[in-house]
Amino acid sequence: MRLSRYFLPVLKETPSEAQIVSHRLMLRAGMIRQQAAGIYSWLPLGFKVLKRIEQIVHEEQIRAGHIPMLMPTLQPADLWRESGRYDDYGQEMLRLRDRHDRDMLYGPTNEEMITDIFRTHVSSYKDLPLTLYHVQWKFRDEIRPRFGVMRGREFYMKDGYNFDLTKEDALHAYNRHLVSYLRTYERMGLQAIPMRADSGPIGGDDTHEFLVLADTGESEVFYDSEITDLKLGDREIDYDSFEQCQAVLEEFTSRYARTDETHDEAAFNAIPEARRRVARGIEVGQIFYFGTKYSEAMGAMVQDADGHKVPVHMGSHGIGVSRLLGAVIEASHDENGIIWPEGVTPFHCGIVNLRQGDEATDAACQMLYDALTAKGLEPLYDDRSERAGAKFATMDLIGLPWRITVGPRGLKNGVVELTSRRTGESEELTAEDAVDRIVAIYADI
Ligand code: P5A
Repeated sequence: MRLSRYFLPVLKETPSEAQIVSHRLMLRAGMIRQQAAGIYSWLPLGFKVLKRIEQIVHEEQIRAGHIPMLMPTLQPADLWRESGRYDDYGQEMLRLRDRHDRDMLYGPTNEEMITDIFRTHVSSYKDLPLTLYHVQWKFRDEIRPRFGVMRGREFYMKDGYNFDLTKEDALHAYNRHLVSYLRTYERMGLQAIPMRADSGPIGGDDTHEFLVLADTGESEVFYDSEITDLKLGDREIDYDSFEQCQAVLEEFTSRYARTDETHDEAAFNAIPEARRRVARGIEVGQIFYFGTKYSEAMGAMVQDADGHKVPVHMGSHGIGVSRLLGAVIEASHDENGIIWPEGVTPFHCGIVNLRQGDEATDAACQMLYDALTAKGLEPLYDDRSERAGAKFATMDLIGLPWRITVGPRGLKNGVVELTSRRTGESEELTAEDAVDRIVAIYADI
């Protein structure tokens, strides 16, 4: 993409309404525009990162054997009357009425609708296990929408639902989700710690939230510092193996880590003092096992091997896709702007032309652009007639992890400059070598 043809409405001023750094930077970098409290348009740069994050979520869900689909945002109230949640959900639910006077709602989550789909089409244990998921907009009329995309009213969520014959199978689905979530967050350059939590209006006893540590997080968390040494890394996991998924769950949940909702002071104090941590975190996901709560209420039954009709065991599992943009920025920025991890960056690298209109410099930039594009990468080429300082400031603000700077002086010596946004370190090398380096960096991401 050429910057001169792109739509990147960066702001010079720091917006005063934004209280936390990720919200400020998303507004300044021209990623989002607020349309009403907690409701945003996703401008091209923000939309690109949202799609990158969504893509990682899809890849890891499919790797775990879960099946993508799409349910609507609007739902009939009658489904929710069956589960009893139409009245329970309270003011957070946005209720509407259509022209035929039918009660509708903008879905805050989809347990009822997926249970309805299941009961319509599945009747035998032979069709289990089954996990269906979608990535779809949700609406919760939050009492205090704030911090930009962190606590929106309209927000983008991946929500998945497992259907299993037995509790044991459903717990395997729970464990499988835990493993796939750890991998998902790590690919985004985040450490998200599973913490025992409260199930709230979703229900059930078994639930973990995934928290990214950040001073601006809305949840208070208590944990054993040893947990921050854990990493899933690129170990091979067989998602069909109960033992392997269970082992990862045990590894990641055996140390004390809880949100304030479930905090147990006595258990916390049993950890050696030097390892006790009280901090804040951003909840980027939550997994639930709630057994037969919805299947019994809504008649989602299957025939087991003995011909008995039994309610299926279920769980639901959510990732805050739009919230993750804020979480990544909170975890990765400096005073000049965002620093995208390679896994989610909107463009793979920037190309800065220091002398727009100079024949040799323009040609070198074009060659870099074409070579990177031919390798399947997306560079953002700043081809505007701006001062170098302004171009660098824009690149720093929007946070592309790598920048190639091309100027007449370097070209005379046959070199361009490759700069890391994270370290600020620069290196001179030939344009061909710069392309090879960028290609190599992204080869295993
Ligand atoms: C699990 C999937 C559920 O709704 N039902 C389907 C279950 N869980 S949850 O914890 O309530 O939400 C899942 C994740 O969505 C994100 N989230 C939000 N993001 C932005 N703004 C909001 N107002 C908001 N509310 C929830 C969180 O990341 C949460 O973990």
